[in-house]
Amino acid sequence: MPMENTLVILKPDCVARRLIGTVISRFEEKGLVVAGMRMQMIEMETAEKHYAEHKGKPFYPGLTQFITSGPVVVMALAGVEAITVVRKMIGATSGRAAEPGSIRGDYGMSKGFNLVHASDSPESAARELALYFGDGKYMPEPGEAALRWNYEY
Ligand code: 3AN
Repeated sequence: MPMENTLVILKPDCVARRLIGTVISRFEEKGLVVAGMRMQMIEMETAEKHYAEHKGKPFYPGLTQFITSGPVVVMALAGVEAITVVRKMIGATSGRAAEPGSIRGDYGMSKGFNLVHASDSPESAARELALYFGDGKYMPEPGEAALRWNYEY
């Protein structure tokens, strides 16, 4: 059971709709640890690096435009198998397809304005954490209490 860190972004629609607290609460209530968090604008250069794998797809221009359009909250979340757990919690890409009970399924109706980004593999998590927290300003090792919570209960 590996402890993992994953990169989560509360997108501009999440901030604009005043859902920051609701979404963070879902992650915290699940038992994930907020290891780092910052509100910021994303520069176009960073957005292009982040979404490089989608370059050339029809939705790519809208995607980079949207993610740079307003403030976001970037977070490092920690927990046992955090990458998989968070992906399950956010649900399918489109809010219409996402299961009720998932974050996108409960709060969205759109494929593009889908509230949350989360790393989809250990490789993506490492790359994305370095992109947004290259300054090291998150806690890469969860504290003792977090470890007890994740492993023992
Ligand atoms: P996910 O965030 O569920 O991993 P990806 O990685 O396939 O989805 O796509 C990255 C982002 O691109 C999505 N979060 C969504 O905002 C946007 N996106 C993906 N597919 C579409 C689409 N067909 N139309 C509009 N936006 C899309």
